[in-house]
Amino acid sequence: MKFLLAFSLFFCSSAFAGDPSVMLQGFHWSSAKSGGWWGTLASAAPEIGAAGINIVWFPPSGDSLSPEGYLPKQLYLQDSKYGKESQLKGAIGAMHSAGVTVLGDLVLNHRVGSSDWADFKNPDWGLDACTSDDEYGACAGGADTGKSYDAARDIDHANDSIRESLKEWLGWMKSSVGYDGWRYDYARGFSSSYLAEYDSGSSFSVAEIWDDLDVDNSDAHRQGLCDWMDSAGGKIKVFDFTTKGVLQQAIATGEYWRLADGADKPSGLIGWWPENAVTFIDNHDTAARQGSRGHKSWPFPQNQLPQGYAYILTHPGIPCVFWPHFFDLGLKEEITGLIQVRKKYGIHSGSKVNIITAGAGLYAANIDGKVVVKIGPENWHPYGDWQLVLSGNNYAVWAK
Ligand SMILES: [Ca+2]
Ligand SMILES: [Ca+2]
Repeated sequence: MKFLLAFSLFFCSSAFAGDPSVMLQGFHWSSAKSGGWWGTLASAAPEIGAAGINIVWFPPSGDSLSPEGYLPKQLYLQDSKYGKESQLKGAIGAMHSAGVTVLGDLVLNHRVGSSDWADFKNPDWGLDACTSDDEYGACAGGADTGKSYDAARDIDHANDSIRESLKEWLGWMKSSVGYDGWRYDYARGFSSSYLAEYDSGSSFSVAEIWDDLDVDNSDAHRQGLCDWMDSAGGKIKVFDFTTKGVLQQAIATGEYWRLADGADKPSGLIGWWPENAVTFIDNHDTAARQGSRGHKSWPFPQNQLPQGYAYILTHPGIPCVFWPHFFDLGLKEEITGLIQVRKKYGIHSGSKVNIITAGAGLYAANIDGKVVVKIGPENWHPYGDWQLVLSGNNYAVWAK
């Protein structure tokens, strides 16, 4: 039933023009150690806009127990290891001047106390703000409505006054700090109904729903993403972890047949609900520690990054480029070339994919009848009056 609902929304939303946005993850796991990341972002803004990127996701910008920002302490203190609040505002302003909107990274599942486990300051909350089943035994709220997080106090979102406090803070983050939309961290941590309430009024939001993936059963995984989006009301997008996992498995093993499902659609979330899928090949958590400056290591094959971008930048969804891939690994020109092709031929979040072949060592697809892309080591080219517009290691793109 849930799938039918997702499917009907897919057809509903396809009545509207697709979103041509291209996103950038504007940080990596080591950015907090740079000693002035907001300045780096401000300086890079014109180049980001000129590359055709129109949305940037900033790291969590508030006071935090951990340098990366994912253990929030004082919510209204927007000074962090990334820089001072004035520098944060400067970076957001520079992005706006370059025609780029900015997503704040919101850690709403959990929070830490200012000097002990749960003395929440600025805004001040009592012990009823954290869940009764938190690892800190003194929390006096109700039961957690989602997954728990061991390194900080799980917030009781069922508490009306805490929700009001959070909504007031979100309004301040928009009106005073200047954020345009949100990336929701660890969205499995509490009920999607509360997240939908917080999201009201946001023009662009994407949630992190990171479930374990069995690459031999990608349908179950993307069904989980569809079910979560349905439960949140269908407006909040999610990162397409299904596509990330299946694509990197195909490239690592040569099993490109994995990229077509039983209905000859893409096997990731983009095969079912592309308008709500934010595609990516690595992020601050998944990327290799060395080279791509990641944290947890579920890395995309490091010598095949352009091939991965050739796929996500020619396919539907909202593609999200990872900062180190663009700025630190010498791939800027190649990725920009692919973004320019996406823009020139009008590929958008809801573009239609016609898979031509998906087998050992080769995947090829026609997008909207305008672009043909091939990835994989096998030689291949389309017949007819297609002109080669871009090619690189194990990929090629043609257009009419
Ligand atoms: Ca906890
Ligand atoms: Ca929780």
